[in-house]
Amino acid sequence: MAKFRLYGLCRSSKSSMFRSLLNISLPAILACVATVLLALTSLPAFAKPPGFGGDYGIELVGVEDQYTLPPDFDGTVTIRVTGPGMGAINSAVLKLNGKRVEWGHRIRESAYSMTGIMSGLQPGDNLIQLYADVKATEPVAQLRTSILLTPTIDCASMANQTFDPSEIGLPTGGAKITLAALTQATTNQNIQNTFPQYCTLTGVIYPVDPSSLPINFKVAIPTEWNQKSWQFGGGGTDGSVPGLTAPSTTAMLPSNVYRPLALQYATYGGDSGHSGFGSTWIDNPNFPTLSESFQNFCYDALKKTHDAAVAVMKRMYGRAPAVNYFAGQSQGGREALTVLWRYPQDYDGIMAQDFLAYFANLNFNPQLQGSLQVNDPASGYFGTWVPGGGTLNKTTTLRNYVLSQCDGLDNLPDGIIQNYKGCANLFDPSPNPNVLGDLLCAGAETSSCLTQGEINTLRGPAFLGAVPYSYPLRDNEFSYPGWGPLEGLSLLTSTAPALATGTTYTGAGFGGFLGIALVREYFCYGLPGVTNPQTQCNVLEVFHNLNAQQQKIQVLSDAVDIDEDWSQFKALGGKVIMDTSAADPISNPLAQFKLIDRVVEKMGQTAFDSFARYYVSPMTWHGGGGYFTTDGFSVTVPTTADLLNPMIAWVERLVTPPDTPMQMRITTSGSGSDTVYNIVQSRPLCRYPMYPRYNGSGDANQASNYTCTMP
Ligand SMILES: [Ca+2]
Repeated sequence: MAKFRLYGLCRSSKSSMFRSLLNISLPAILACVATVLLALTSLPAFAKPPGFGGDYGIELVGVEDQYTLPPDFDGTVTIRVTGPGMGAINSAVLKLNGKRVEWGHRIRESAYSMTGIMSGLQPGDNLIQLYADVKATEPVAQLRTSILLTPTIDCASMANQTFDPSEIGLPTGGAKITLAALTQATTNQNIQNTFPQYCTLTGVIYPVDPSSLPINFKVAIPTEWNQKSWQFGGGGTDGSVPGLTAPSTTAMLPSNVYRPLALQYATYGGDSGHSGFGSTWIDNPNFPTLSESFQNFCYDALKKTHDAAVAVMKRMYGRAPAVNYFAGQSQGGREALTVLWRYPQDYDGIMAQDFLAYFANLNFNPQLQGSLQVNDPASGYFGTWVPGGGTLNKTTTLRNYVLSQCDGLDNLPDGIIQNYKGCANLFDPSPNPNVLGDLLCAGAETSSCLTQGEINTLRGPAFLGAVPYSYPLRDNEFSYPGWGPLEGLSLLTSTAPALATGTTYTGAGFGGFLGIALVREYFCYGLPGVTNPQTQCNVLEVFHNLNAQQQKIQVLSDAVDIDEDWSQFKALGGKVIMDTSAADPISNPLAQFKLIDRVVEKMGQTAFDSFARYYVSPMTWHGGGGYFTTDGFSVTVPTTADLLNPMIAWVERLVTPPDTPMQMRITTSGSGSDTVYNIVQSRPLCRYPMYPRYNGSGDANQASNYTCTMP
């Protein structure tokens, strides 16, 4: 099992590693080296190779992989300690699993580096820490390495194992494994499809309330397990167990990086307590108490699934995971940042992409947009529809106008808006009340201009303008942010919204294809005369008066919105890495910006930076692809950066993530283990609110010709 890791930044592994490395294209290798060099310019120096001098570091010598050791490893290693000088190294204290250990047979390698022998590594996870001296309370360097564990109960024998409710930290009816299946190690596969032999355990967590639904979950455990684990979030409104070979955070996980399961981590996830997109599980005659199933979807299922998966690992290997991560995108991103504050003690590292911030309002944003465009004066509706179809379709005009205003803000007129924040600021109607005024029709309305009514609609709430509330939502928030112009002005419908009881209105955006079920069931249930929310409720009427929905909106906001106080997770030593697709018409990037702004306001930038990294990917759609619109417009941009290995390095080695990881567009040629990865386009992935500004010369497809710049 040859493994190769370069200070956690270009890590590759598995038996085919060296073969794969040789087959990676020269640009890929150069890019990898460039990533390391970029990172080294901003990293604390314990990420530097030994001999650089100046800072502390520890690593194992003569092993194939710093992070994993074979099951039969005898527990004695040669360790290299680096530091500011020999005096400092001699004063330093080494601890193994919390206890001071000696390291003998020392050999001085340079003025800044010494090796020695350390014994006592235990089967499973080992925490090796270096302290500057006996009085120090915080380690100056750290390494987690695992002597891989083998199961005490084999895979097949895990079937029909049951788990008592006492093994799960929230009330349930206990859990049971229904299926246990062994998957053999893959052969001749490319990196993202390379996995060791592993056991998949399919299970169910029973509800307390017999009228509620069970939580279905799965756990995948490599037969040789590193005693660490990843929980994966779902997508949409959940309803299915996520795939366990990789998290859906694709913008943070390039195709040329090994997946957690390949790195010997256990992975697990659940369906959140309902199956499919059906929505009757939301109904609850006892409102405002949420049904057990609905509360599972909001947050409880995340904890129950975590605890059940831990119980499974303990049963099978005699050990709980020593390190636990959560990764999710979209709904899974909301879930990732939900466990961060609701269950901070359960997680060491969290990755969230396109997280659905202020999710309560996001759910019904399309219906609110629809309601505000209805023109039915007799019923008290005085809105103006902005056509997204037909001969007056404004989609192309609006997008071209946004490009004309924002493309050049990044110093490169190329049809790509890198300066997402600068562009959003230009189109914010709060400081710019005349926004879109350029497009006012001089004569008869055409698809190339806007009427004053259409301009008013687009400047208003649920499009460019914030949605005001007369009552507080979670965290005492009184508004939901407007949308950025590129994604917000694309949220047009092809037919005019109209009132019609007994129909449904999907609109555009998140609620258009997913949230409608939740909106219909949750807001229509219990309305006078409504016995079947799916056929008898017009959601445009429901959202015509937000004040009338105060109780339901407040309960929903309290249940699903991500809290802005992240101090507990920070205090417990957790680390979080986030990424937003900046032109995403599903998740509302500006809502994500607001959440991070609020979190930073509460704790201060320095405190935030000590445990959180937030990157933004310009001109990208939901999930990380290039931005596109329904009229055929699309862009090709680099959309994936390796943030998985920086996450692991931060949690397990205390290596601060790079300020500018390289974002790539990768094409492949060849197949199987002969796959060649070509980086054909790259950018620095910048930390919010910075964006990659073109330097003014050089290949626009190369990251080196951009500089992360404030908007
Ligand atoms: Ca540009």
